[in-house]
Amino acid sequence: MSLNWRDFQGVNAGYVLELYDKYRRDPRSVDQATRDLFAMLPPPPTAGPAAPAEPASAVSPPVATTTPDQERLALTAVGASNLAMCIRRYGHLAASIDPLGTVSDGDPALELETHAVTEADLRALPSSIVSGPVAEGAASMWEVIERLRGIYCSTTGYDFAHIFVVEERRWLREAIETGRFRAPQDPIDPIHLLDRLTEVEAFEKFLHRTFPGKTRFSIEGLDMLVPILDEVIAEAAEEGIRRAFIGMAHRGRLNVMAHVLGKPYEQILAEFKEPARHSREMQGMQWSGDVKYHLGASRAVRGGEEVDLVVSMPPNPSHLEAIDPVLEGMARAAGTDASRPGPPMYDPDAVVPILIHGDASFPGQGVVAETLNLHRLEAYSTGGTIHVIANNQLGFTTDPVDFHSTTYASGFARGFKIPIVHVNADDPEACVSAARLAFAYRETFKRDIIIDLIGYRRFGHNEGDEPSFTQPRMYQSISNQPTVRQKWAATLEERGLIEPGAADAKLQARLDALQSIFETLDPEEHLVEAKPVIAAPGTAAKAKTAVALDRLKALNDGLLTLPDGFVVHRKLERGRQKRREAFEDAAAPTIDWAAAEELALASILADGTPIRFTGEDVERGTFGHRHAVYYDAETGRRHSPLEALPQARAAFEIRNSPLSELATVGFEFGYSIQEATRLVIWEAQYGDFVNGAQVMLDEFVLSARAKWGQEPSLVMLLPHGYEGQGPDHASARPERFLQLAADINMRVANCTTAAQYFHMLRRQAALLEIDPLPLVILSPKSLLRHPFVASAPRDLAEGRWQQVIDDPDVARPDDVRRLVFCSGKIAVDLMTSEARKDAREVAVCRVEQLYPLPVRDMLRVIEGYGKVEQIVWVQEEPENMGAWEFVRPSLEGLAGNRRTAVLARPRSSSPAEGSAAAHHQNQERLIHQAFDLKLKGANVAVRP
Ligand SMILES: Cc1ncc(C[n+]2csc(CCOP(=O)(O)OP(=O)(O)O)c2C)c(N)n1
Repeated sequence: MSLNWRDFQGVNAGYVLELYDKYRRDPRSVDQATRDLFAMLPPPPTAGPAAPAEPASAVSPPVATTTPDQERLALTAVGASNLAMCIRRYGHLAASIDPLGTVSDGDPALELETHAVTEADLRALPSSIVSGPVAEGAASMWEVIERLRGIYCSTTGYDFAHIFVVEERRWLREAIETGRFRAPQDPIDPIHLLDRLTEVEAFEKFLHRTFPGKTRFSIEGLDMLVPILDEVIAEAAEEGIRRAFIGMAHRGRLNVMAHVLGKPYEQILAEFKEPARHSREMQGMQWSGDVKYHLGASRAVRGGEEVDLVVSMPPNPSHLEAIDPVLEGMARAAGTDASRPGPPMYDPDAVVPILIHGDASFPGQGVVAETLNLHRLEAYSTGGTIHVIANNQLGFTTDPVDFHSTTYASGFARGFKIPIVHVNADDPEACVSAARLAFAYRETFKRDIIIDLIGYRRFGHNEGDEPSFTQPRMYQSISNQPTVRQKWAATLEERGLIEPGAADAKLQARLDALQSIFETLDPEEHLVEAKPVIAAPGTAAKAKTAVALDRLKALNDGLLTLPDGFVVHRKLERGRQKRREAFEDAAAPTIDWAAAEELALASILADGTPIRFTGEDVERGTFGHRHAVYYDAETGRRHSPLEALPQARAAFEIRNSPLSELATVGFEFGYSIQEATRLVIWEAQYGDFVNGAQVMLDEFVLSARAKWGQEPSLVMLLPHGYEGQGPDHASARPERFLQLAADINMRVANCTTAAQYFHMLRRQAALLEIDPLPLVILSPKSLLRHPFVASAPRDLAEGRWQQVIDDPDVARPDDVRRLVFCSGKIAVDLMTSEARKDAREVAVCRVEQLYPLPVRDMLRVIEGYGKVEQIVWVQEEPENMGAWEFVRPSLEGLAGNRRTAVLARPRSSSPAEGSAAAHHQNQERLIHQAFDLKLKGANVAVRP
């Protein structure tokens, strides 16, 4: 026969090599069967001469002289070794992980025949063929294989063969095979667990009985989710972790709120009763509130060393999995110390994020993959998230075969090299052990791990649904399924730990307690709503944003300072030289957009406000204008002037994001609500792509205030402007923001000068604590370097943000017949156009802030032109896009009896022309018409 080292695979090969080495040094250090085996092998690939060391007579002769019995022994050894390896890798395929009793398909790799071994062979083989604790004390390979099956094909399926990092794999194997996270080695308090399951079940039973058919998205069938969370949080508190964040959707949320977040039963029951009185209006702001199973909660838990751990669950919308990146952003912010200059410091030991997913939504919602992709990125990592898939083997009415192409719902996470533990939700000990293993892995490697908690859903998708319409057989089996509490109680009775009937008595006591709470409930008193603080009117206008010239100059010098020996790329030197000279004449327009931005950020840091700035390619800037990070042209060394700014009193980070809009905007939103005193900026590559984040805008950034009382202040820079690049790369879709503008839920700016941008950024920083709102800036592309846009240093040193800028070039206001209102780039096109030169009867007024629309300032402008006859809104977007439809009612109101009109591209489903030539033609026509007084009357759209 030709036995070879190649026959040993995987981890066993390494182990057998080690054993062989031991045997070479001293053949008597291994048992006879192992000696016989090694005698048949040629020298291993990395070992020295095969000839065994002393005493030569103790080992069998080389291959050529093996007997048939020895050959058979060698083959069975290889077969046994490979079988062991296959059980470790594929054992989960034969595990009993479905509480409803589906028998796993298994896999041929787990069968003895596949490896050409019999029970007798295995009994004859020494256990030493296999490494690790399972082999210790085992009489033979048969016993080892039995032990391995007991571990890997149990009610837990360990799915981690895709982990390529050897230390992680070894750690997992050792942790699993020693059973150090399992009872009895790691004991579980059985009575406490029963009490917990009793609370969980009683809560649902009570709601079911008291509010029949009312939606609650019961946890039943996945009750062990609560003890799993208990375990993770208790371990985290013990480790001195200060914050835990839980993100989850509807399923079981009320139960988790009641039992893990400690939300009082009174409050939850008050929400079910829905008192008639709801305070819907506060200082002119509509307060919508949200349904009970979307709300959040927070509570403090006492840790091992008297350290408080605060566990929080943020509110979230129906959009499944949308909370995932938001939660990661919150965790990142909470664990980041941004109080010192330089890059901020993230401490993964300060925070633990926990995400609970649905089995249909986990593979289906792309945001999950985007979020998992963040987990090892330096600017986004949270030091490992513990994921739990609340797997009830069903979507709404959809079966798993129709919602995932992978073997398990968790399948795609294998690509991210995340270990997955599939566990039967009806085995409480296995579930607790999975939680302990997950936490320990997270703590050791600071990486994500998934617990795939496999249970079932006792009722329909909601409690009004009839699930047997669509899953009749599954629901037949569920109706006969005892609850996990009942099963655990039976186990405890069998073990003699409780008296028969004791468990039922506990359940009844909880139901009685809930009943008495319910009877004494005053829904109006117990209903607590989180509402935003509304700033006093005029707060924003008072913000001081100017920075004295000498301070600006010093900041400019600080930004230009390079580390010793740093070589800047030759082509960047010219720009730096211009920046050096920028303050020579305070009245000269030397400050372009990028300079204004850098000076604004520098001054904000000098004021002590930390900044986080992310987005695709933001370090250099999509348009090559920013250079917030320099790379030494010779060594590639990184230098960020704002990170190294001598005057800074807080941390700065600017980081290129992955190519994502949805998860990255969600992450920054989460960061912003968690640490409201930091300026958080996200920039889109082009404004168009923000529609990839529409869920985050609709559900979080723009409505979180009205629904949940949150106060985000995320800044979004969205490059916008019609420049002939085609239907994409033109529009940041301002119409979509403006359609969602209500209740003072954001500020939208479309400014036309570098100084305005400077003041706008500084104002945002100044308002973080007193009047926070998201800020949407339609930012420039070609205007970045346009002379009209450049400002003088004096413009930064004086003045403030102007919501409206009246035409500075009108000599005689009474000559003006047409007043053009416009915003952003079209304003620059109009003001710098040839057509304007002879159009003394037309004034061009820039509306720099689109929301809240500065109607008072606009009225003042109108009143300044006593003889004005027409008020025309000019925009480059098609008539059904841009700001027109938002501005129109206000403008018509302001105009009184004067005519109003719009000049825009014709209504269109696509934002812009595909050809540059068509763009130029339309743009010229638009500008020409804006100054052509013959065009009077109704709306005029430019038709090519
Ligand atoms: C993005 C999104 N699409 C559709 C829905 C509607 N919906 C609510 S629950 C649900 C089924 C979710 O199944 P799963 O993720 O397995 O969670 P389960 O409800 O079974 O716990 C669907 C489709 C939604 N809430 N969000």
